[in-house]
Amino acid sequence: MFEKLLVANRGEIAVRIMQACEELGVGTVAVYSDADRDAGHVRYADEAYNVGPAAASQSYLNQEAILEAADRAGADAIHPGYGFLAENADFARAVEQAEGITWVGPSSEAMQALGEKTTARKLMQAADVPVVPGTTDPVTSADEVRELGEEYGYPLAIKAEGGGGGRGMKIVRSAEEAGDALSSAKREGKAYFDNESVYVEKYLEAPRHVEVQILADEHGTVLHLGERDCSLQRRHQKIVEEAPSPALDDDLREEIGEAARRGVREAGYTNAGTVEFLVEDGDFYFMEVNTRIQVEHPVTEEVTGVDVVREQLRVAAGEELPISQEDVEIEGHALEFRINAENPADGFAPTPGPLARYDPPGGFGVRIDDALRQGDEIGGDYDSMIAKLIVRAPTRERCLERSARALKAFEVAGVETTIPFHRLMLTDETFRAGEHTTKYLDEEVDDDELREAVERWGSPDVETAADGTATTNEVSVEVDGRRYEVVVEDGLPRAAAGADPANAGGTTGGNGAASNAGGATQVAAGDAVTAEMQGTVLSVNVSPGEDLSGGEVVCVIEAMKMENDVIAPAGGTVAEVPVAEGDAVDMGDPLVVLE
Ligand code: MV4
Repeated sequence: MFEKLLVANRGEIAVRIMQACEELGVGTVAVYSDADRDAGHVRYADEAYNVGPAAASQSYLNQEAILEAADRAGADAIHPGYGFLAENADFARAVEQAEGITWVGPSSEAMQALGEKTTARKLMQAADVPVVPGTTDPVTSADEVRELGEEYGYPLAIKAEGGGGGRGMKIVRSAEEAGDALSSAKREGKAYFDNESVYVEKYLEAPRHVEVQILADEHGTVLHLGERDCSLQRRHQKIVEEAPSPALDDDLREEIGEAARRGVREAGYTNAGTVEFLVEDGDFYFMEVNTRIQVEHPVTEEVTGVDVVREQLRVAAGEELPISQEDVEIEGHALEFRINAENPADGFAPTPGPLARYDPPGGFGVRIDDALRQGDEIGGDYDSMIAKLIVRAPTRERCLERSARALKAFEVAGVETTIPFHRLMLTDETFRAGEHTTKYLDEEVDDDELREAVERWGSPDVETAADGTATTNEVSVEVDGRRYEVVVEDGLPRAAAGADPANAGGTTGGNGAASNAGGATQVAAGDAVTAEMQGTVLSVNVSPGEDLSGGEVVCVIEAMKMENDVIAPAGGTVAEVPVAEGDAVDMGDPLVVLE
């Protein structure tokens, strides 16, 4: 096994990888940008190195700086996580070629072959994996596109060879659109991937997105760990994922898993990977291979019990997978909810800012993968993920119930989040029935529903205290021994919610504070309790000679139209009561003298 691993990433996935390292006895090295000096992944690591300015292009994507950090730290392995450099075959090659450093991932060769979509389609066809009807060679003229339209019927999809994740894809609905769609797909391919080659597929109108988790070692074992369903997406951004897919029956599950195994075996693939399929009307079609650990890997871990990141590390170190395909069993159901700092009522626009409150749920079947803590800032430099909430239960139905419980308890303030969206989905009949397709969120869930959800379940208004934590205008009160939560409208003292006690009652300037229903009193530890502000004595509750144990209401003062209990700060005997009911008092006047 490795001695020291550098994680070329940030956030929850960097922490997730370091957790696996820790369990394997591997030392951890973080890299960070100027914006992440005190980030969670940096706090977690054994050591950490600055790799550049906030902009990802100058830090987390800076190959040289990362390799230099690995060198300085004496790291013998690099794990890229997801995003950033994870699918960059050139970086993988640079790591492979660096003396004494192992790349935790598939070979750069396999990454390159599968990154090129026409090559990937050919590999899959050779392995007898169904692909969407279409071409495996680049298409160059609009005439060719129209011929394919005749052959397969419309709509068609023109896709960039270097594409993926929805970029560089154009839909052609009729022969007339062929020319424009072709040139714009080429343009996007050139701009995004520096590759203007495109190919054509029949376009499926409303497929499900189903992907199979693969693990392969260097000794010939290729496992599939079942599938995940990621059909609930917004503009190609996954937002809820689950395992197993509610769209497959056991026969199809077996078929798709075996197809994925054949495909990656054909590609000479090792380490962890995901084979993505489109599923429509009981048929499945290969779409692409993701040559990295994915955000949604935990749902697979929860239903198989296999630690995918641990196995990535073991495989990269040349070890054998500890199980065979027969040992892989899918048990129960898992859902993952991406908790992002985004406002569902505003087109899921990012909502950067400080996390004034962060209190994630726990309990049976609830897992949180995160790297932030309360008071941390969600910056605008990287993605907006705060945490992943992963919920497991014996059945999908029970998983939905448990998820509702967990999401309700998930407290975030300071930024709007996707929590209200998730709570809405748990009430959505189509989602609950597991019948949603990749079109569902963009086309069927309307903005009014989203706005209502945010109004109902969105982040509370907060003021941020100097320590970065929140104060709100919610207070709890006890009436007749029963606890109530009330909202104090603006204009009333917020102090009772915990910031700075408003000293409206009486005090001798001592320590200790107690509040009452009026929201403001102050007690003291001196021998005279004095009025904190100008007011009128409403009642006097003690008389000279009385023994107090502390905490008793000694008098009530009306100030600013509120009744304020003045409380005995400590035990003692009442020596003197210089005021009487109805007296006007000024700030600083003695009310009760104790001995
Ligand atoms: C498709 C398709 C329908 N037919 N290809 C979108 C992301 C990219 N990786 C491929 N994508 C699609 N390719 C054919 N031939 C529909 C999509 C698609 C989609 C796929 C998975 C998840 C969400 C999606 C949302 C819109 C379109």
